[in-house]
Amino acid sequence: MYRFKVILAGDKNVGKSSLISRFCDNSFDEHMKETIGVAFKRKKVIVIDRDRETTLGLNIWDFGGEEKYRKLFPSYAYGANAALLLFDTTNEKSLHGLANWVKIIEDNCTPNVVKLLIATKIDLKEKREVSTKKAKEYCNNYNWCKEIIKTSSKTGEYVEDTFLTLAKKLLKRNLQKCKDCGTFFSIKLKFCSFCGEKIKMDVSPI
Ligand SMILES: Nc1nc2c(ncn2[C@@H]2O[C@H](COP(=O)(O)OP(=O)(O)OP(=O)(O)O)[C@@H](O)[C@H]2O)c(=O)[nH]1
Ligand SMILES: [Mg+2]
Repeated sequence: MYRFKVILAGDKNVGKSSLISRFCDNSFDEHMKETIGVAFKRKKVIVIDRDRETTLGLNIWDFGGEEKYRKLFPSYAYGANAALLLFDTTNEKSLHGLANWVKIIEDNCTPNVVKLLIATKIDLKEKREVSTKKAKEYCNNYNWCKEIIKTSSKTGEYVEDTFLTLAKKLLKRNLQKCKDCGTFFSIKLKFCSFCGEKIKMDVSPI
């Protein structure tokens, strides 16, 4: 199993802990308590590629969005393989808050970090303040951001898809597939760590 460190960033109340709770425990709490400092969860994701299963272990760090915890973020974010950046579709301020989170991540994570942008609370249609158009315009400032995944932790919509997309991106960025046996192994190696096949220069993408 390949293990990856994933961090969640975004302003207070955007729904970070709720997303993790839906994904890890399939539960939702209307009165979710604020995260004090940091919280941690683990979950496995299985990616299936042409009948072959690859298991990824995600170590997920969830941060309290309250300003006073922000100083903790750099040390815990260190070495992260992926960052989920969340904004709340019912709170436009949280969209503008992303600039600050992007900077903290870029200052503290490796350039290789996978970043995914997540819009939360799409079930609250009557309270929506951020249209897809507005979010896309804002996110055009960031050249890594080609898509925004719209989720609801209340209904569960696109929560699984978020983590499957993340897992596929982690695979693509960190592992290569052996042309001989089909196993994924570290992109840093020159020989398949399973069957020993020497890699050719054209590494096959998943
Ligand atoms: N309707 C609805 N409410 C949600 C959704 N996600 C989160 N909430 C609610 O929004 C509030 C804040 O959610 P949290 O998950 O605690 O937010 P957070 O980003 O972890 O907040 P901090 O820990 O303070 O940074 C809670 O009352 C949740 O029940 C959603 O998809 N739909
Ligand atoms: Mg929280």
